Parts: sequence; structure tokens; C-alpha cells
Amino acid sequence: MNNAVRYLFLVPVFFLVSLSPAGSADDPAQVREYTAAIDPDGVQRVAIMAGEFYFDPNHIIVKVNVPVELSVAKEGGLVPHDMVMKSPEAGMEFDVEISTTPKTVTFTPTQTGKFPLYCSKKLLFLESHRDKGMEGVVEVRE
Ligand SMILES: [Cu+2]
Repeated sequence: MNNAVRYLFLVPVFFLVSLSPAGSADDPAQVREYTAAIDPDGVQRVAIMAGEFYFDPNHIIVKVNVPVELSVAKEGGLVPHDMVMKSPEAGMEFDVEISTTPKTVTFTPTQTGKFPLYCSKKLLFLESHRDKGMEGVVEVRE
């Protein structure tokens, strides 16, 4: 391959790299907002992907007093994750282990406000997954 041909191959690669969004999927600081729609059967369904170390979406907006079904899975890897909410006062309390097969949790939020959702895993002396960015918020609206 001569140099001119080689250059032609590099141009598309350069464009792809420069066009990719500034915040990639593994940037935990990025806010990934999702507003749940109410399905015809009256359930608000949200699919969540868990990765190192984030939830996508990590800002989930739902309606109060309408059932919610969260489906959570991870893409793979050996790092264990879970998804925890401890807001019983608002009807949201669960702790599920996450695997590559989606798992669902159902609840009905009974209070408006913002409630934390996070991964509670932590390895020995290392930072917790939550501290690394594996957390989000469920925002319950009127
Ligand atoms: Cu985790």
C-alpha cells in the first residue's frame, strides 16, 4: 500500500473518533435521563443497563401512584453488581443481584421527590461502586 492509499484509510477513522460524543457511556458523571411512559396496561417500564461503574439511565422519572417495573441487566464481565433502593417511606425498597439475564423489580412509588438508587458492592479496601459513580436517582413526579 502506498502512502496516499494509507492516508485515505485513516480519514474515516479520524472522523469517527472526532464525531463520537464527549461523554461516553462509561463516564459515570454523565446524566442519562429517562422519563418512563405508561404502557397500555398501566405499568411504567424502564430498562436499565449496569456497567463499570454506572447505571444507564441514571435519572429515572416516573409518575407517583402508578406501578413501576424496572428491568436491570449487565452486559457481562466478572464484576458483581446489585441495584438497591432503601426508600420504604416512598414505597421503594429492594436489593437485586444483577446478571446478564434481565431481572425485574416492581413497586409503586407513593411519594413525590428524588430517591437514591445505587450499587452496594465494594471490594475490600477499594472505593464502593457507588462512590465510583454507580448510582442514580428515581425522581417521582405528580
Ligand atoms: Cu456495582
